Amino acid sequence: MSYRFTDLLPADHSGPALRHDVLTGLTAEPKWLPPKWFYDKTGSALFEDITRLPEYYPTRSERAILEADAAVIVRSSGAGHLVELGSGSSEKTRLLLDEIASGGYTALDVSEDALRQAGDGLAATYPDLRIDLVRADFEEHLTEVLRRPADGPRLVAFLGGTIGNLKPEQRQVFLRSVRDGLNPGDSFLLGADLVKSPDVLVRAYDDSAGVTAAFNLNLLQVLNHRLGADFDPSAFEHHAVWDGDRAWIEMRLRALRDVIVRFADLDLTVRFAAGEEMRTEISAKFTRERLEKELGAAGFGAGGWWTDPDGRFSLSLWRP
Ligand code: AVJ
Repeated sequence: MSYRFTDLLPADHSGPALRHDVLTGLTAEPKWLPPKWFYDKTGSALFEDITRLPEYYPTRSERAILEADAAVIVRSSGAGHLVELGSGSSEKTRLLLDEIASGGYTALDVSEDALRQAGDGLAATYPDLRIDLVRADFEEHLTEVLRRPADGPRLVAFLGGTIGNLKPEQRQVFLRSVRDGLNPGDSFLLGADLVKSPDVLVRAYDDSAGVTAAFNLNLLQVLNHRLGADFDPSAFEHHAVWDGDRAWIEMRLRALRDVIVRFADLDLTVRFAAGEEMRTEISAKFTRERLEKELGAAGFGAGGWWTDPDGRFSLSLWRP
């Protein structure tokens, strides 16, 4: 084995967190759940399918930027060590690692399988890279992860547009803690999706093949399997809405009839009226000005801005 693996999450980590989120979100008005629970085995596979849909441009657009500009980005950061928050398959990461091949790489993710699979692949391609895999939650363990030793100045990358899943207040807390964890000479690379025509945005979250609908509805199966709930997914439909005032896409599940759900493991009963909607995800979209304002408020200065040729997605570099 040519990587180091550290587990910062207790074995039962997600159990209490999921219970807490269900007890909070499904008793709220309107009902909501945080998007992190989408990603069981089926959900992760459906997300991979989403990234290949013609309507879902963010993954392709971000890859196009990395293919064109990764070398310039890494060189201008001066980094010898890449830290990736939410690394997943580390597939796009390779484009950055090509420039850091004999330095260090720290990958942080909640999935041990994803980390080890990516670690094996990377170790084969980059024999001189020091690989440090950390199973952790980027909202909980950031400070701890950023205290780990590094091979030279670090580039901390948060790719994929996942920043958009955080609400503005959570975003500010997150960006602040990234900023506070960096040393002089380090930098932060952010992948953020950009505001564009509502048609294009809604289609990206409500595709014609119904894959995003299946991804959204799979959340009900996650609740059935993990909390002994008895959702009938056919009683709900997928809905994606663009909120222009808040500049975010909302994914919702709408009850098609009155529904009563029993959560055996929680001693909880939840009622949906016909037509009632539950919010399952926000995916915020940005402008360059908005990012400069928010990153500036967190203590960052601008270090570079790149988009794909169609101007759909952005990568931006920030210095503490
Ligand atoms: C993985 C959070 C970036 O918000 O676009 C894709 C998740 N949800 N289709 C996004 C997602 C519906 C995705 N992120």
